[in-house]
Amino acid sequence: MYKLWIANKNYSSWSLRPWVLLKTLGIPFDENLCYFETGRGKSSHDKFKNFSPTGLVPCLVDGKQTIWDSLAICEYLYEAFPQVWPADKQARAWASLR
Ligand SMILES: N[C@@H](CCC(=O)N[C@@H](CS)C(=O)NCC(=O)O)C(=O)O
Repeated sequence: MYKLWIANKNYSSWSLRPWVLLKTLGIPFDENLCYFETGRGKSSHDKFKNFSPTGLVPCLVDGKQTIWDSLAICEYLYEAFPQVWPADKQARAWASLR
């Protein structure tokens, strides 16, 4: 089962990129929500470093494989689920834009 690490859905649009994809395609995954630190001068980097090599979310774990960066996660999922990207090249270009 994939494990997806994300942060607050109302702030982290990067987190939502793979989250929406997995939900839309009905791909089963364990959602791991790790809230941003709050407070002046607080960083979430150290907290996120516990599961993400870059200290950023989203981060997908598939067994021993960890993939960080939302677009890299989409590309990784594409290997198992070709419906991730549209076949038409213009639609594909549009789908990868953020
Ligand atoms: N290009 C990266 C950007 C990831 C990113 O910047 N994530 C933010 C949240 S949306 C983050 O983890 N920030 C950590 C922090 O604010 O300490 C991606 O597409 O995944």
